[in-house]
Amino acid sequence: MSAYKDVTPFSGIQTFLGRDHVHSLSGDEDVAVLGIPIDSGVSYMPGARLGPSGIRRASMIYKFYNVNEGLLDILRGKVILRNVKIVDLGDIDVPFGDQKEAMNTIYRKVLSLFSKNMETFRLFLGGDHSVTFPLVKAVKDSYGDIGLVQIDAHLDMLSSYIGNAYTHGSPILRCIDEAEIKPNKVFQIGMRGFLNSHESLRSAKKLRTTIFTMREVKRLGIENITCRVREEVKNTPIYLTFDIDAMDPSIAPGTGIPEPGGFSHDEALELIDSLFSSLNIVAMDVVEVSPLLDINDITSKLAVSIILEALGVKFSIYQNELSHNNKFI
Ligand SMILES: [Mn+2]
Repeated sequence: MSAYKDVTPFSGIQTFLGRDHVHSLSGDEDVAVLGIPIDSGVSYMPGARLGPSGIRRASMIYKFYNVNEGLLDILRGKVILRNVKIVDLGDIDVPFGDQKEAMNTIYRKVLSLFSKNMETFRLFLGGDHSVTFPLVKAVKDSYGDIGLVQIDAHLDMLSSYIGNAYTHGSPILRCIDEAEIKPNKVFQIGMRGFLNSHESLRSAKKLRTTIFTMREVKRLGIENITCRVREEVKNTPIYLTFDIDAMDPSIAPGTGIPEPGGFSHDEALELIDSLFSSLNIVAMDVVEVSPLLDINDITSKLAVSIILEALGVKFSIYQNELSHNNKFI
């Protein structure tokens, strides 16, 4: 499918998994990737504008993947992404200097790109977390009532930050008060650290979103959390927003506000696996990857791993014959 699948990972034009770059959707795509390269909403360390290019670059290691064969997930003995059509729409050219105009541009562009493609899974690469509000608004306009699952260290429920209502400190509140996502269908998973303000928690409690702090994730276990989300949302289409600062900074240092005590790689994959197996997730973003702050691209590579896990659950084939020979088991 891709023109570049036979060349080395470090050559050729960089697209997500080396798939084809397209300017519009024709309707038969299973997954469409769109980058939103802005970080004008960050309150601390910048660099998330380079998130889409960093994630693409890290994903190129897998561009050998042949769409007719799929990718082998040897850990689980399954094939993922076989005959799954993934395209890369490139990036939205977002204006900077006017955050509200940036939000409008993202919203309009996503609406126009996806208006006729309800079946295509939408994969958005941020960008700082401010992008989630216009993305959710556009997805809601297409699907009607949707739920929102946020995996993050921070609640992101500030009414405004230094006079700006559209920074990365506010997207979840904006999804509720401007995109009209029902708070009983908002789930916030992984919260920890001292940056979660009184104001954010007051908002979340008043609106009655559901919060699972990192400690509650450990105590309840991932299956229990998924069950509780599922009880509330049933088959409602879900938007999943994954802030990479949900991960422990020891394995994801490349982000603007690293927060100790986050998810391990195994825990994150288990959570993604569980959510994608049980919920009707129609769109996902991965935000706050800042390659400028990264070490050896490990945060970008982790983002790719999370995305592949998500797509792998959505588009997989289990095959017993994949089990390997091991005389020790
Ligand atoms: Mn966030």
